[in-house]
Amino acid sequence: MNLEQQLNEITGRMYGKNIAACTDAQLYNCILQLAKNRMEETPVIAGEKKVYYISMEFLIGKLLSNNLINLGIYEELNEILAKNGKELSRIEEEEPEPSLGNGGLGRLAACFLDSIATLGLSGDGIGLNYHFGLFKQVFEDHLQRAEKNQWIESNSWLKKEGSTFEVAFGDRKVTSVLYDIDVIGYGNGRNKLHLFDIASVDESLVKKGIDFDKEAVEKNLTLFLYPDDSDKAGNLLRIYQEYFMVSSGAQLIIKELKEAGRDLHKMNEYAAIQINDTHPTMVIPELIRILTGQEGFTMDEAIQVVSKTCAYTNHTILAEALEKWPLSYIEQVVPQLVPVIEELSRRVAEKYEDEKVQIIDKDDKVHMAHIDIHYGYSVNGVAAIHTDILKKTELNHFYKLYPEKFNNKTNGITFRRWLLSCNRELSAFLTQTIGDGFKKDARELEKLLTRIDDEEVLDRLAQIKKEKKEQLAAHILEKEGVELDTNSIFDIQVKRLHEYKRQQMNALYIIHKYLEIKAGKKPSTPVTFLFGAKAAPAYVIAQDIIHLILVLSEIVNKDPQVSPYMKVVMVENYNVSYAEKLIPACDISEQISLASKEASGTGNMKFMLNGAVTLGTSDGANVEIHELVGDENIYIFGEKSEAVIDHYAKGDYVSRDYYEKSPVIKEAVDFIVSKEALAVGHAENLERLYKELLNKDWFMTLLDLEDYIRVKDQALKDYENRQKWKRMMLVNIAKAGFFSSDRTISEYNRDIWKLR
Ligand code: 26Q
Repeated sequence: MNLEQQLNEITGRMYGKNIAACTDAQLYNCILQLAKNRMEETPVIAGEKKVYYISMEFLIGKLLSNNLINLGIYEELNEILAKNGKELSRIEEEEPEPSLGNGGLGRLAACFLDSIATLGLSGDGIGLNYHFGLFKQVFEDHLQRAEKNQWIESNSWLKKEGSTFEVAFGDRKVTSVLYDIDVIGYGNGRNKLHLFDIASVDESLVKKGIDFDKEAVEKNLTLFLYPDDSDKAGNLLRIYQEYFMVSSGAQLIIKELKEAGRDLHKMNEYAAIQINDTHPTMVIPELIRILTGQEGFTMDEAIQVVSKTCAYTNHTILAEALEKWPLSYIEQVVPQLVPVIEELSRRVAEKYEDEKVQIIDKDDKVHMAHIDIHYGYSVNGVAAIHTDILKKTELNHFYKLYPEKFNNKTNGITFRRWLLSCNRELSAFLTQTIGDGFKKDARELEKLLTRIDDEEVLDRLAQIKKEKKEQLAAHILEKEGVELDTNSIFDIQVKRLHEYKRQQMNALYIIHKYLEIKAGKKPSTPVTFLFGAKAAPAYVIAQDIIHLILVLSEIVNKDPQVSPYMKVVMVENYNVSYAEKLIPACDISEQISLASKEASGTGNMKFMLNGAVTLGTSDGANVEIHELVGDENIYIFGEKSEAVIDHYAKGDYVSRDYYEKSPVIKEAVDFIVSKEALAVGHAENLERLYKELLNKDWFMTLLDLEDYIRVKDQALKDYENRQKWKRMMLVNIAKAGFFSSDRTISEYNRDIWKLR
């Protein structure tokens, strides 16, 4: 049977119709079935040794288009559907988006699974099957409200695997049920994403918004991703979730090793466990507990083999994001782990006096990262500058003890999703211009550099950008009800909302620009400022920043004097699907975190690959982008990380000084509580944000504001030199190959996992 016959067979069986007679929703279900069948037929990747990537988040996004691409049937299916009067891109819209991650860390895990399979390596993901995932964001009265996101339908990518495990907590026992999502490599075999669910889960616990009974753990454990961690009940639930995942995962790993007839004493020869940030750290004591309690290991033996199996990735230097749990919380949730953690801590204390490297500190807090570093064989950061900072400052005490454990693995992104799937136009043009070798070997994109003087190539790149802007504008008109000028410059900042990422600095620039236009200084090319960001519900200042941006968008877009020259849009419920539409349409990529704070960033790579030019600080992977494209093809501004770290050490940054000495800064900051702003927004939110900026500004917004204004103005001006800009686009695309997650994963394998 050919592909068309197969699909017709499925539509006939499922709906009693042929392709042409089906609705888009019906076709989605049928193509899902077709893809699942094809995946089932793809052999599972075999290997002596397997990596388990264990993570509380896998931000996989919609899977249809990617799976069709990786199966190699996207084009053919596209044509079959077109012949039947259907559009694959519309059918893709029918798929609900699983939001099983917050942002970068979760999306990275998803890209890694794609690359592991594509490289033909044996490697599975282990995570949780959150029923509602991350909340869905709605805007009301210029404020964010959180709603649940129902993504699981009767027909989905999830397959009930059937295995169950018992997980014991201090106060109850629960059963975990395993679901699998097949992960298909690009022209290669199949691995699995294992998602554990709780057998007794009860969706009806969720009443309004995202509120639910936090005590009913056996019913709520897998309902949401990271519920509120601002109160004790929230923190305990987080520990319940983490232990549930690692205990189920550890049992699965041991089961697989036993089924393959492996000697558990040599576990490290057959398995590597990559711990994605500290969230799954309890897998270390849990494995030790199982090996000593059930498999007859001595404590020494268990510690030895587990330490040779587990490796840790650090994603942050922000103190507030490093997990430190009170021992009493762990005692309450999983008392059986306490003796193991105490033993691990005792051994460290016996060897090292330094208070900074202890596992259990003086206040009886358990430093999760310290468990990983002492009892894992590898510690990696996620970009060169980040790993340097870990070695030199944040984890320097550990680096001195274990220099051989530390290594860098600069993040990457899968080009299947972030180029082939989201920008088919660019992908087709690249294929036509440099051949399709770049699809397997991303560094081949550099071939494009030989065409830097080719007018036709440059014009086509600009033309594709325009097409993507038009597609985005149509989508935004439909979803947000705002009309965009596709001749304007699209300046985009999309990422989680956090003060260190400094969306507030971008907002201050917008105020500055607005005031300039009001004063008669009109830009020769109009600009569209686009934002997308969710804020943690308990993060008050982040909510206030969203409020400010929404207020600004109302003021600017409704002002007939200003709106022909600039528009501001914050898209609702920014997620992976929205990213896939925004990123290809971007001219200027905003990567403006306070230097030293953004471990890597991965959005920066996605934008570059799609021909946007970065406006950024010397932070995270921006530093490596800068090195690759050179000074002429990027806009870098702001204080360097050393200077920032020095400010923190000395405590000498006073935001009010910057406010008082610069009339430009003062004017922009004052606007937040101006009559105009207060007429649209809420005094409570705006005043709180204003005071925060003046009296605290922990992430030093005002430190870099003037330099930001200067360099951003320069970028907007340079855009008008079309020739120059098109060349910048070309260089950025050509140099993006380094950021393929295939490169990242082959480095993980070469240095850490050593699968073959
Ligand atoms: C911790 C404790 C309790 C509740 C929640 C958390 C928690 C949840 C999510 C802590 C951190 C996260 C997410 C972190 C994250 O996304 N980090 C990003 O990782 C990317 C991939 O390496 C980097 O590119 C980004 O720079 C980094 O911010």
